[in-house]
Amino acid sequence: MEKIDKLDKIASVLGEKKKIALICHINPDGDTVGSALALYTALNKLNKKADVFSSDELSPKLKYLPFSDRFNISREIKYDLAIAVDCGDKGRLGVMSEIFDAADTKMCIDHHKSNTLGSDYSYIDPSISSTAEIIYSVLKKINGLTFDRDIATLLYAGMLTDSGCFTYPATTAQTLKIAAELHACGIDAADIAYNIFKKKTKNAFELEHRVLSRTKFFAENRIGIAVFFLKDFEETGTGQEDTEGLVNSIQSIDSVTAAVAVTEIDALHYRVSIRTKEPADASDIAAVFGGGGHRLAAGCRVGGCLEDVLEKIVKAAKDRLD
Ligand SMILES: [Mn+2]
Repeated sequence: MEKIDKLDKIASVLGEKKKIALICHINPDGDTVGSALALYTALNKLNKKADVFSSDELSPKLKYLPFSDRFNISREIKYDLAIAVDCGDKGRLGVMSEIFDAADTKMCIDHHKSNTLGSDYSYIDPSISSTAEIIYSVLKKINGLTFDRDIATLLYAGMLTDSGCFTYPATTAQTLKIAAELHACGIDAADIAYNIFKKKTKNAFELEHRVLSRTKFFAENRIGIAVFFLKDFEETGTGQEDTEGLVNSIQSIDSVTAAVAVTEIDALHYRVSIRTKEPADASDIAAVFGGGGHRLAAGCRVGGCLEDVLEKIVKAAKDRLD
């Protein structure tokens, strides 16, 4: 009951405000972009001024999404309302935190377990598989709004991204019901799945092949770690956006309960992406290094030389698997 009241409140605040900024998290994924653009499309249909912002450029696959060319067009700083979409903390807003800070009213719509972003209104539910699924529920509360093919495509893409094509445990009967309703709006589900989830360049395939072949295993093969070096990107002509998905390949190994992808930022700094199987909690492992995320998918940054970084990660993971 309380959740429903809160959704009503979020929807009514959206109804009151006229000039609204929607801000995605850094390294934007299909959930933050799909969610922000679905809101953007809906608010435009309601004749409001909405702008979408992202600190980082969208990866090529996300440019498949309708209105993905609308990011960072406005030079405005001052908004009636700024909404942090799918973003658990201030740092994740990147340089766009300036717009969030300057807004008269701040709102946060998110599903990260470790959300520390302060705001006037928030709807945070870590039990929901994607922020897009929450946005669906918010938009359903707005009178007079009909879902068109674009809104449905954007929400579906967000849901697909964060539910791992409806395979992760947070996928519920409600998730699938919403997906069915969006499907009925005339979306091309196969095309969305291919473009957002499966499609990769041959260079990205070569990067994956090279990095996967060096995967190291620890703790009786329960922990698998692969490292992306800067030279791997240089030599294969790939970038950060091509690292997605590799950790899931390690995760699919039957003995593995914690799969880790480590990406070199420079010789002494590494970005770490962690996937776990129940009952291991990825966000607990990431929290050791000041990171966060979800129960089964989390991330952090770890400093030091690679050897030390790997040792620290293995220890942190092992302590939480036993
Ligand atoms: Mn998300």
